[in-house]
Amino acid sequence: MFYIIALVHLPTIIVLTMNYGMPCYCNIVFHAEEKTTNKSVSKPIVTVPNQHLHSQVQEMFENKSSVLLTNRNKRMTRLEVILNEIVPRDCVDIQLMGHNKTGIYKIYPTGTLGFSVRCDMDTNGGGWTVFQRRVDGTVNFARGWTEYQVGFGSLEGEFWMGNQQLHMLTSQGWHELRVDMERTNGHRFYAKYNVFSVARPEDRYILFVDGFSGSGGDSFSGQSGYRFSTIDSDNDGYAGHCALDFQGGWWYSTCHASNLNGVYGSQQYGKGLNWATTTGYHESLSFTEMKTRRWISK
Ligand SMILES: [Ca+2]
Repeated sequence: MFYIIALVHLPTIIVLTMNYGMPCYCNIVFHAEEKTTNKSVSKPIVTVPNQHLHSQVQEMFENKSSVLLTNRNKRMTRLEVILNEIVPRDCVDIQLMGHNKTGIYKIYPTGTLGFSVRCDMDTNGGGWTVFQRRVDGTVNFARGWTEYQVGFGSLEGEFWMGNQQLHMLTSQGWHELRVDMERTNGHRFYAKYNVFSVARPEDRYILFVDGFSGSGGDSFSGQSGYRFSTIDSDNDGYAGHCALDFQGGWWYSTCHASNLNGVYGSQQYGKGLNWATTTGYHESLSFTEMKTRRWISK
């Protein structure tokens, strides 16, 4: 009887034996293949972690990029993002790195070792590097060539950033200019120019400005193409000495329609902080800020 049952179930016993045997057989084959693979591929263990790390970096990078890209809806190439993480060239870069608070930051324009600037992150989309500020008349602006060249004053109060810094800054691409101003009666207005640059020291920091828009009239593009003058350096387009007459460092022509580095509060003809189309030549502004911003690709 036993032999009959055994003969009847012989196929089942053979199948069960094969099924239970298969996994072990497969494992052996798998290990054998793994060992073979390790021998045939030079650095399989290194490749896998690197791919994993690469995907992690990519993910982090995409997240960072998306944050950056939403900022002012500007696009940056990946290379630009990497470079900017290391050395912000101006307040545009500072903003793209995620800093949205107006204040003092250090920037590294190309060819410089870096210097501190005031960034305006609130006005007209932010990203503005402020290079001139008058707020209370505590800083004397009737200064010589060297002081205007390297800058003076306090970034927290009144200052001139420096012609050399301004030149280095505006040499880094296409720049726009914005001037925010306020009269003693509290009336605020502004002037904006699509093109702004300051030439080399060898060219006496010639001003180039064009493309006006704004709320207080254009009192600056008339100074475009003129060299910078100070009380001790007459480079203007006039037979006399504009900087000495009007006590400021400026791109005087014959002589000016604006004098934002003039004498704070002065009502003497042409000496105050004039923006002629709004103030004429006897009213001095109570607040001025001149700032520039690099155009970046959209
Ligand atoms: Ca002259």
